[in-house]
Amino acid sequence: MNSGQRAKEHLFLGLDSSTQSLKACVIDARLNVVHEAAVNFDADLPEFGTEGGVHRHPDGLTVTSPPLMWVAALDLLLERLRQAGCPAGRIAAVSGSGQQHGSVWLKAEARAALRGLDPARPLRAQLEGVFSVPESPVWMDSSTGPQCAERERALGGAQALAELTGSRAYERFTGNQIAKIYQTAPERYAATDRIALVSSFMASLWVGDYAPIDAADGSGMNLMNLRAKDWAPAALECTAPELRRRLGPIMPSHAVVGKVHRYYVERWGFAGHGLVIAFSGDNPCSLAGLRLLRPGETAISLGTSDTIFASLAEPRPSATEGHVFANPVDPEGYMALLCHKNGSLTREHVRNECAGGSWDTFNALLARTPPGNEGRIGFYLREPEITPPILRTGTFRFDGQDRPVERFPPEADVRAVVEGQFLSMRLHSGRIGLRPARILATGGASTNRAIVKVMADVFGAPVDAGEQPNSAAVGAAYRALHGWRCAEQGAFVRFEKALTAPARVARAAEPDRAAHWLYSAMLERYAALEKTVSGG
Ligand code: ADP
Ligand code: XUL
Repeated sequence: MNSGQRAKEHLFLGLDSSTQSLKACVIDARLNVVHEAAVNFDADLPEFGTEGGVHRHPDGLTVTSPPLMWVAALDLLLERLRQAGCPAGRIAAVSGSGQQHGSVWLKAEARAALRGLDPARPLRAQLEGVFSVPESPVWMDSSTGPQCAERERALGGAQALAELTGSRAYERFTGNQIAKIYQTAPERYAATDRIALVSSFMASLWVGDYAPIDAADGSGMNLMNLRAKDWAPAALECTAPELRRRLGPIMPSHAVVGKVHRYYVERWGFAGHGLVIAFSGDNPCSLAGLRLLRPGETAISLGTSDTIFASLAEPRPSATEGHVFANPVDPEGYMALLCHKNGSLTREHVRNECAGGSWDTFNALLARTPPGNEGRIGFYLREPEITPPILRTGTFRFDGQDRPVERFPPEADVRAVVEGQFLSMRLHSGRIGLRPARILATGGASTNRAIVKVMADVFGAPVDAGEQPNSAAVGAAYRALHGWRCAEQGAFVRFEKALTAPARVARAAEPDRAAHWLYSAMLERYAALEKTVSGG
């Protein structure tokens, strides 16, 4: 067999460690998805007691997840992949996607435990004692307001911090979380040898050692110099002592970070030469999965969070909203992103209240109301919001004359939650210059055509969707293939050259001109009402 034929035999594994689940997507070199598996944290690992994959604390602001749950999920996922008939021995490279910003805190013992992973015992039993902070802060956390204010002050203000790192201080960003843990639990900080992101932690499990943070996910920390793609000394200094040592290096997202540890070879049948490519954040991986390569190409992800992101040539970070991250497939490029915390879980809440827990009923109710909801506007804040920043929770409803009202009929609530989410996204993404001519939709809720139709009408743009709603896992698999090709060539290969098969997307919704006109007219009212709700 020549090397071209051998390459055809190769498979590539992408993992997606998201808020609610751990998923696997295996592709062949022609980019066909050949195997998939998933573990749902709440349903499959109930002993960790999570709801939507997280623990919400009584203060209403702190949100954490047990990192041991992610460890336990990996063995379970590999068992399911095996049951699905996946030939692990053909997997040439593994990469992964992780929910962004969350941190995993490891004691010095962790390194020896990772290096010495014993194929005869499950991961969970071997890694139980390695966490210096047993509950990892995750992206849904909004408890670090004081640290955000302090660090912005120390670094010359919001605009200066945005220029340096790509974002002003955000509560969920890892640097602010680290400052909080250092201040409130100094003994835990002192006992920490390595602080990993969710992505680099999951990569550590694969290489059996500390794995570096990649530049794209590193951009979500308020600690990295966005242009230099290295730690910003001033940002480290105002956070906690001896932080650089605890964070380790930053690597390009296509870098090989090691070989698959013998744990996976002997226990799960992987090939000993299998490469591990740096893991990255879920939104950067989705950008790769959707192949948003040309500047301006835009996607909307409706996962646990709702995000809108686009490929970007030049960073122009804002002191008010939005983030600029390093691009995960182009070391010279960037991406813009905006994140809304009230995404799928908030839609699910309205579905449960108004539609008896059924998406079909939800869609039927949506169909009973006209675009524009007869002037009604609602704000559904199940969680403190990120974009725009609103710490209070609750539902705020307004009639067509902007008067607050207690209730809407169920069908009006259903329409108001969906319209409100997209109006907010259009308003805020427009402020950072995103005006998509076409949108790629992804994430769990992107399979819902009724929701995607409202997206098309609000933005006045056609919406396409890929074959797989899970672009983060697909993107991780593409990045595994990309990193593997770069390693094989001994030089950087452009992403689009590494991915030879064409992208498979199909039209999911066309915008309706009259509805779009109506939404455009509503936008000003929406912005004014949002100000009153946020107290701004
Ligand atoms: P994450 O990757 O953040 O864990 P996913 O992208 O897997 O999230 O999306 C999960 C969400 O998708 C669920 O919380 C659920 O509300 C939503 N979802 C799944 N199917 C539908 C549907 N038919 N309509 C609307 N939302 C849906
Ligand atoms: C992005 C963000 C979320 C998480 C979880 O900044 O906080 O989208 O990555 O998906």
